[in-house]
Amino acid sequence: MTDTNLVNKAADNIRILSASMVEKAKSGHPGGAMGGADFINILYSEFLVFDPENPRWENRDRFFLDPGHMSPMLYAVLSLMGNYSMDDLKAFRQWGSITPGHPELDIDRGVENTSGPLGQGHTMAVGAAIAERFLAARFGDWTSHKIYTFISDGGIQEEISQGAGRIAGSLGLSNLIMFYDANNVQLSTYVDDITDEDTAKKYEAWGWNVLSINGNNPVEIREALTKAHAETQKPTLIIGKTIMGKGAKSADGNSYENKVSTHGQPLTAAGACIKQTVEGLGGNADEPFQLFDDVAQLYASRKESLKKIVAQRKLVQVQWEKENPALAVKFRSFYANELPKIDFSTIVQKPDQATRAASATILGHFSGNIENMIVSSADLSNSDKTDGFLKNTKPLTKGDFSGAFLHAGVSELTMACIMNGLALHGGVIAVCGTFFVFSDYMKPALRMSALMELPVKYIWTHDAFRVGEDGPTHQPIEQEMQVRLLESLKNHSGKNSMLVLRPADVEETTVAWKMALENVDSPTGLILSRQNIKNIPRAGNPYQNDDEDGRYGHY
Ligand SMILES: Cc1ncc(C[n+]2csc(CCOP(=O)(O)OP(=O)(O)O)c2C)c(N)n1
Ligand SMILES: [Mg+2]
Repeated sequence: MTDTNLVNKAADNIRILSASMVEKAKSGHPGGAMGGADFINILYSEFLVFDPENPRWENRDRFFLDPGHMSPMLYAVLSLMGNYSMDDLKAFRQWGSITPGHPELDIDRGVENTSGPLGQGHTMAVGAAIAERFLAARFGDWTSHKIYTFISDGGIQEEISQGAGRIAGSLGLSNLIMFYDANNVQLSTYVDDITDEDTAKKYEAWGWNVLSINGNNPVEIREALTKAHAETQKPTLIIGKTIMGKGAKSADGNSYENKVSTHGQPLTAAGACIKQTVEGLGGNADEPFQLFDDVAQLYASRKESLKKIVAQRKLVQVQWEKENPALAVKFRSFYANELPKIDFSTIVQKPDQATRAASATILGHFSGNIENMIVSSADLSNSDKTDGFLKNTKPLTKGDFSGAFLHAGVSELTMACIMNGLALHGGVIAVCGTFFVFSDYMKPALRMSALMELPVKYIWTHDAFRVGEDGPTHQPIEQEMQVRLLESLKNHSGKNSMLVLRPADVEETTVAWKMALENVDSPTGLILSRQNIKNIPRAGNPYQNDDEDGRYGHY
């Protein structure tokens, strides 16, 4: 076990770098990053398992940040790992830099998710934890790994945490370990000014294993993570009481900790003194962008141990592949996004039906044929017709991940975020459904699917005012304009941010589903009808004609 002085020095190094990045950029959030440094340091230097030689190794542990504003903490710890240079840190928040204000998905540098909209990051972690269990159920324990996530007061307060907490608890995701940075400070106020909730009891009620510790104490952090590893039935929440702006000092050398003002501006702007702070933490105020030699050594030796740990795990994999050649091919094809050969021309659609019914026919065909597809519905499976997928599979339940259907309950935003997490984890194809009018509830996650270029498939049924007697609350009016606008906006790769298809009859629905599956670099929305629609008159093989139409972008 590493000597506590050195561990604290490493955390101080992260604090110095975080404060200095914000100071240099003249914008950002130093306080939270400084308080969370102790946890992130123990996690990365002692627990997180990844391959220093291959950041995309399938069985790596994942770390999902929720409060994206604490990005300096993440970039700083990743710089200790050698993934960012001091120049990268100095370019924090600058145009074109690889260290944007809020982290953007960059697996090769160790950033597993885009974060910033509070609440979404930890919900993506729930999705990744489901993917991990789903794949372990198919390929075995040798693929097992942990999903860590870091949440703050903002994420705890966001309503989405209710969905994420409920689902993780009811599925018994013991592979999920969440650290809650409870620093009692948020953007405009102290936390206890606005809530009296007992967060521990709330998560216990959802079926979590809850541990409360001093989140700035490395020994307690280590113990809590060890206990979380031993938990086999429940997700673990480690509530770490931390100090906002830990180590911040004023010009007279007194503490400038625990201040709301250090949440979102450089320490100097908040009234603290960066020179006193950096020096108090053992750094050089004239050149704070440095790694302490012994800290760099600590991280270098962790990388060496990781190489050995990973080599061991890969030996197990090689042995497994020898014993299970067919499964080994499947494992690789899942992660390579390879689609099984599906002959869409053999799918027979009953004419003049609702396009949601046509979608059910196709999902029935996928069920059992696309073995890594996970379909979810927010308690509308028999209306949005995702239940077609249940033909050859069953729901995921606590202790049994051999099924492939996720009943998400009534929680559209949570479900969409979980889909993003499934896609980020890799190895699975994520599909979810609800009424089109409730796409509004999913919009923040849809936007993140688009930003991260994730191939999540959204099924939106009851597409028109023709939902009739349900009345205006259920009639999608402006929803299509919103998703069409998102579709037209270009993503980071210069392509449309999403693909939106609204097939005009059952045959077009088959083609739309084919296009959705083939679209692996952006989300797809399928807008489907509740009411029956007469088939469009066409000559010859309807599927082939429509396939061509679809290709030429006629939808
Ligand atoms: C969905 C969402 N709403 C609002 C914000 C703006 N915002 C950024 S941080 C924050 C509160 C931060 O409090 P906490 O999560 O405790 O972070 P800390 O102040 O401890 O760094 C808010 C409201 C956001 N990023 N996302
Ligand atoms: Mg806080």
